[in-house]
Amino acid sequence: QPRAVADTLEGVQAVVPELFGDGAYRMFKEVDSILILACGTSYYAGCTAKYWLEGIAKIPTQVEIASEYRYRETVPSPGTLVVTISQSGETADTLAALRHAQSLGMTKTLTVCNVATSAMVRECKLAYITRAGVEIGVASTKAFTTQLAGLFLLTLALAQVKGRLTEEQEAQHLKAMRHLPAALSAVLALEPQIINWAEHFADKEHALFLGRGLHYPIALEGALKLKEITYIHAEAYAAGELKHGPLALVTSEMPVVTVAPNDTLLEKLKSNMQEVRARGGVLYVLADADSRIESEDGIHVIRMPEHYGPLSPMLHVVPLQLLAYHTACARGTDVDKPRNLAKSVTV
Ligand code: F1P
Repeated sequence: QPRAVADTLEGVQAVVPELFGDGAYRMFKEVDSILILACGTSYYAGCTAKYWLEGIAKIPTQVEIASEYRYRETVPSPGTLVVTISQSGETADTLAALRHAQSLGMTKTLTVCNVATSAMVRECKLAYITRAGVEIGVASTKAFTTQLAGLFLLTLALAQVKGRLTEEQEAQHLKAMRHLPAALSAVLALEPQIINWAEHFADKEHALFLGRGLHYPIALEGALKLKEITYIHAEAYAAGELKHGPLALVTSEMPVVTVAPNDTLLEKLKSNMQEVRARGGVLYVLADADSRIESEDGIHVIRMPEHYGPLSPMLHVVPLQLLAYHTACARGTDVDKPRNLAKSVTV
């Protein structure tokens, strides 16, 4: 992970629209909204980016599951930047969704993609090529973090063109990006604690993942990783939704993984955690050093090495990937080739 992100950001000296190709400045100037199209893990990268694009660049952003969007009648807008996200660049649904958007008259297109020679890169006007390297496993891991790196850069470039960032803010964000490989290495050092969690998960049949705000898509991705490679039935919810249904599932046999960074939503999240504890659910909490959540009976806490502001999702996803990996190892399932799944879904 640290190397993939470092490679993806190699050569980025400053935030400039041209990182995305010739003509990017002119196109970004005209953009008034964003439509993100993707599948699977790449879709969750898009869901995360929505928070950045709306919170930092202040551009209304819609994220669509490509397999649905491709068949939908929508109202096109000439100011929309269509952003596809794909590890392979060959996913049939994402390509079809892109072509659908183009056929509706949306001509501003950009892809965040790991394969420079792919159909996706050929068919989009602009591109950011991630450098995740070869992913051996079917389940996307490095691709996800490198997509997030590319999408954060896109957010900064759009914010810059729209005049929504001061030079100081831009410099701070860039500094945080440059520090990411070191921050990811520090997260990887949590592995022994995650192996300990994985032992608790190995004999479970169900798991719940909770997050709020920027970390809700990370909860979704954590649940996807667990189901893809361990075959444990896992669901993720925005924690405030618990009381609207999923609380009925909570028992002492239901591990509840909670992504709990010390952000403005933490107090709300803590009351959601109490709702789980009151029903006997066992919490596995990824907290920051200063989240003031202690391990106790029924609450297992792993502390992240540092609080990472808007880039925090890039760090929080790694322990969840490791949890799925070590749970799969403990259950004896094939982490690289999960049953029924293909690396690239081209039909
Ligand atoms: C999308 C995706 C992956 C997933 C699996 C099937 O692929 O859903 O996220 O891990 O391999 O395909 P892509 O468009 O990102 O290549």
